[in-house]
Amino acid sequence: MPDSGLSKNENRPLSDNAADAATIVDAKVIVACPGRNFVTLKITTADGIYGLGDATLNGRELAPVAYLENHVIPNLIGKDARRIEDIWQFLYRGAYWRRGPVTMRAVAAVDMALWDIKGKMLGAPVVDLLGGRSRDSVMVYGHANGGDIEQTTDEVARYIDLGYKAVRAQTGVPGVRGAYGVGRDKMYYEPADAALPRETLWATAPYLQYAPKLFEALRAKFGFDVHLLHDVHHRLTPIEAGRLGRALEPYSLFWMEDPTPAENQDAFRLIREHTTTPIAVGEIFNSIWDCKDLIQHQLIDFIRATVLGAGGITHLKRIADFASVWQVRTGCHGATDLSPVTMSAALHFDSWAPNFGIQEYMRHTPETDAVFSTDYAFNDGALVIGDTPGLGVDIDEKEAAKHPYDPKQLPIARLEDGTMWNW
Ligand code: KDG
Ligand code: MG
Repeated sequence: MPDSGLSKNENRPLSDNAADAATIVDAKVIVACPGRNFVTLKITTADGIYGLGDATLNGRELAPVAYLENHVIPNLIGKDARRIEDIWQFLYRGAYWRRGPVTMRAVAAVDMALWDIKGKMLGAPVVDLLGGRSRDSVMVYGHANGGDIEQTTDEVARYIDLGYKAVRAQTGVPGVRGAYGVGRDKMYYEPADAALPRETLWATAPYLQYAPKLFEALRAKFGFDVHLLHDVHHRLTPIEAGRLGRALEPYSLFWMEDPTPAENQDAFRLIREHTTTPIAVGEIFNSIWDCKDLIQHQLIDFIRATVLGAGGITHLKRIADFASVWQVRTGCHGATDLSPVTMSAALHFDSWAPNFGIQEYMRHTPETDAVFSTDYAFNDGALVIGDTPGLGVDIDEKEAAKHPYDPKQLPIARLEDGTMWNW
């Protein structure tokens, strides 16, 4: 072959140069507590492009940190950051031990960071890599909560005044100390609030009497134009959930969330037999295997799996596509323990997903916003992402360093006789 006259390096195929540039040369975990704990993964390539991922596991943050630092990062160094799917499969199949909240958060963090890098490499927002926007903005719901029906009604009014088209309503229940969802701070509800778990009380009977009265009062005051949602937070048995769903039917809820624990997917058949109130499940799911039966047997209406919980954008896209066959829509978890990195990734995903339903949105505190800069904005009850390449999120590491890890756990719930219950 005649000598081209190019130096050895210049003569190499373009893809080899690109592969060199895309080689992962560094990955590190940043743990910070700007108002609450967040675990952030930062992956850097040879040409200096970096991407961010979120691995926060509320109340158990150091488990994904150890998994990432000891078992994932050593495997990433030297890999081609462009091979998102292969790295996903490597981390999922290659570990032999599959699924679970710790493993899948680590996989999710890597996946988010790689999509972020790819977007930056190509100069495109991640939504464009997914197939482009299916909508200009994504409807979100906020959290209204109060100690009783009157206080919750005032809170719903406040959210409507802020422009929200959808509001989750939770109320304290007489005789139930610490009923789920009643926070101390109105705008920044944060349940992980003590180094050792705070004990709350649970009593199903008064809750089942009281909860429908909340929605009766809300519909009487606000009519039916606003979407109302409610989170049962895994507290009921299937037949109790069926009864609640039926009692709520006149108030036309957008959804009733987590009516019963979902380890047993078959349990939802019983609920379905008794009510047409739409059901949303999945904030604690880690993979398609946790929701496959619920979806294909049409036992739920909204899948709440997230980018953070369910293995990143790569796997959530797979879940959403599967769900679309059964007309199940998405409703991604978006509590404050999902960092601005996850929220950014979720909004790119939501803006694309053809079967998008709604996005949960709990605002982060000003301390959190000082650590993470984002490219999304709230307007008229919806969030809009901009066109910044990648996920459009960044971390100020100096600011993060001012907020060291502060151990905080989620509360637990007990029945009146002391029996442990589902929080
Ligand atoms: O970390 C736990 C919270 O994310 C969870 O309790 C919030 O149920 C929740 C919700 O629907 O946002
Ligand atoms: Mg929930």
